[in-house]
Amino acid sequence: MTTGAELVSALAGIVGGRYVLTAGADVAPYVTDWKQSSTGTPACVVRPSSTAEVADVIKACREHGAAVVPQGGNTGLAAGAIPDTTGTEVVLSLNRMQAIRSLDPIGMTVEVEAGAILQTVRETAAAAGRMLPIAIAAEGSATIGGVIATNAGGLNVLRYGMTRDLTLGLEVVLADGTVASRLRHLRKDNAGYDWKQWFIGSEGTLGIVTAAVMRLVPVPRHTATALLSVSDLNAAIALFELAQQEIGEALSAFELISAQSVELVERHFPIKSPVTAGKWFILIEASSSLSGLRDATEAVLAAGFEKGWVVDGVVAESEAQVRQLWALRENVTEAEAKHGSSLKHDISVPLVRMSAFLTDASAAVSAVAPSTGLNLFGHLGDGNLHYNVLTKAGHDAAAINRAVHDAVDRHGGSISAEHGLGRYRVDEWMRITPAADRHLAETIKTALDPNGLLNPGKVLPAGRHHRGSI
Ligand code: 2HG
Ligand code: ZN
Repeated sequence: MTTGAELVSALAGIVGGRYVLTAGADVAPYVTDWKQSSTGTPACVVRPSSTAEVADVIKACREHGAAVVPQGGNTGLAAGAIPDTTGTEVVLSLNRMQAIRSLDPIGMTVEVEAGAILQTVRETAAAAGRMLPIAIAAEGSATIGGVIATNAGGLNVLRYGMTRDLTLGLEVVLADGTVASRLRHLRKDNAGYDWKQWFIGSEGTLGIVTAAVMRLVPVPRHTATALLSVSDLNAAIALFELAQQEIGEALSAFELISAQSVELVERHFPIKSPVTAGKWFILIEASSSLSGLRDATEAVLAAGFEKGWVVDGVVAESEAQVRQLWALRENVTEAEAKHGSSLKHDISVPLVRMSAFLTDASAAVSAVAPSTGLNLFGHLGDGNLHYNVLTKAGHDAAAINRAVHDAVDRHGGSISAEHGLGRYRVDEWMRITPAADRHLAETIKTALDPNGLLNPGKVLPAGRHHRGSI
């Protein structure tokens, strides 16, 4: 028997033979990312049903020297959950661990297993008048473990923060198979190191998230949604300042969509903007338990017209129109995929630098790749843009990435605001990150995964940490 076959049989002994997948058609859904830019060849896919089984799987993989690639809903955009092509890595899918263990509407917490689908958790919370405020287009497939491991952002970060801000407690299987459990339903827990923070956003490179306690909020009773167009980015930023003043803490989304992005959506979907194009569109959402949002939103629109910032605008009149406005925003990613090849950049810069960054980045991209199209959209209120470049044959992807990321760096920004580094951005992160910062990351990795078996090559380059080579 080869080592691979021995490992497969050891794993079958833990989870049952039918939950260890090796046939091409069975593993296919687990080996290619959503963007279809990365495909791997694993030794097998293993699907444990409990935390104890995950711990035993990790121990078995460790004994066989096999690396483990944890996977949730496989909706990531940075190839963080895709195995390499060596045929030796084990994909560990959490998709059988879906239990919603408890929901406390008064303490406003929910305890769930890692494989629970985000949409199911949101629906369960909604039935109790509560909301898990993680709003991403992939909610129908994304899992709680995945959103925690990637510290997912989304459309409502402006109001509620990233996944990190909503995570109260975690259960994690460590690289040696130990189960560390701090599933506390507490708002305040200042007893020692807050170790859950190490795992949130670590993309499965430090431990496997198996369960979590998440913070809930009341379902807002009132919502107002508006779509506006403006002729330049400074007008959009001025409107954001105004919206913060007029709508205050009820402002739950302030999204930017370029006219080109709306055109892409209109070309590939049966959707049409009810608002005349400016250079940019802005989608504003206000939500609260208290009323008065429509008046506040209309006041923003009126002041925007008066100051000459707004070209055209509409406040949604019906639930159907709310859905129509959001469809323009939420289908941009799919429209980009239908259009053809693209390079994604998930950047953030301080809002005061956004305008200068855009001018700088577009000059830098044109210099290395003339006649590229841009698909620019994102979470303006968070200073986060998806600076996606529509590429053609012959374009130099590495040069385009460097041009965008150097501009990000010049303006004090981050090369991954919410999607993570995965495998896709490791080289670029290594290139622009100062040595002390890289060394700190290596120190954490070495402490928690000394043999480098957890998701190698993601977040950090494979193998470097145990050689201590930085
Ligand atoms: C969004 O904001 C997602 O819609 C996807 O983060 C962004 O496709 C992208 O680049
Ligand atoms: Zn986004």
